[in-house]
Amino acid sequence: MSNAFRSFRHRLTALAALALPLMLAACDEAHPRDAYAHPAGDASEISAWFYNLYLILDTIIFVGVVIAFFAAIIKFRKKPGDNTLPEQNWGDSRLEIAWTIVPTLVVLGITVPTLGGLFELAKRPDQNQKIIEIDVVGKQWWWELDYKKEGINTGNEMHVEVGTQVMLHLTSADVIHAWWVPRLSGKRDATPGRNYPLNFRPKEVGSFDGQCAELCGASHALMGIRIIVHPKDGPDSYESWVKHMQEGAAKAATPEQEAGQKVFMNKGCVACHTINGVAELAPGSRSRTSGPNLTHVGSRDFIAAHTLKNTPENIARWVKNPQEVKPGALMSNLGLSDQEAKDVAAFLSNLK
Ligand code: HEC
Ligand SMILES: [Cu+2]
Repeated sequence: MSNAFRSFRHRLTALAALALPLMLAACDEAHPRDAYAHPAGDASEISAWFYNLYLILDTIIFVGVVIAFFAAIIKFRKKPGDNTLPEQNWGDSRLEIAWTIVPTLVVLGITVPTLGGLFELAKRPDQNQKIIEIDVVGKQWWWELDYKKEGINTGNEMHVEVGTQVMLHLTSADVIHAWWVPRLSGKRDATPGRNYPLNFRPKEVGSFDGQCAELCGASHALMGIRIIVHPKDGPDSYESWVKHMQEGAAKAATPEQEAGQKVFMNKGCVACHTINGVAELAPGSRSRTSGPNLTHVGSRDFIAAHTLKNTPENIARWVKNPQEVKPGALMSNLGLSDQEAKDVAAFLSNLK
């Protein structure tokens, strides 16, 4: 074996060793945000269908152009010994008509079905069926979720039911945000003073993650979303989630949790947060909404809009210094001691 070949082979191996992990990293088992290969709702199925249509058409056009390009290079290249000027060409009507008409047909060919898809997505759902309606308010940097009919106010983690129509009404309390959970539907802006609808029907049970998709300030990148799609029946059904959420908060059960409740009541947390049955509201108002409703905060998977896993340690870290976790976070640093943070975390974690 020659040295040159050996070093070539080594380089190839090194390249493969470098590239393989990168390529495998793309093969994420759970593909949590891959809308095109794994749509999980009717709206995302429509987007995926168009994505695949364009991909096929574009591939055909790309391959055709590349073949024509190389054919022209090879056919018309300068022959050895031939020093005459090539034939000078000042336009060819047939060619020009052809390259105007063909792209026009291609564009029309994708415009017509695309318009059909847009109308399909904008259709108001049939009102004679079960509809889960949720008011979604984007806030720097979390989502308030209000189920008016059910009387549930919560944040960041949306619960819905498989096979049931969902209608969101999106708005914002401050700047423009955008709701985007790719596997269930496309993006929709949440704009102050506007109310934009977004409809989808989930087809798969599971957890689907998303993200605010409109630059909205310092912690824009830490403004996540999770949608939990429940089955229709069984202990984990959507209806049992609704019943559970309609109950007040769990009672503090240990001395630590009781101490934590005192911290919560006395340190100013109640200025921004509601806990049904613990930190109640003036009659008529539904929730103090400058911070997420914490009545069932212990049952969330994450806190601070998908930023930290929901553990007592992380709640303690968050309440001690929210800005350390999320730059610019609009929750005050109330100067809790380590012990107070630990107690309040024990109290909040118990609010399942
Ligand atoms: C000035 C209003 C304000 C005060 C006072 C306040 N918070 Fe908050 N809190 C917020 C806001 C706003 C958020 C959402 C921040 C984000 O995710 O960007 C939040 C989020 C939280 C969260 C995470 C909830 C979730 O589901 O993501 C917890 C837990 C929390 N606060 C506990 C407390 C405790 C305990 C206190 C008192 C020591 C307190 N807060 C005081 C405004 C406040
Ligand atoms: Cu945002």
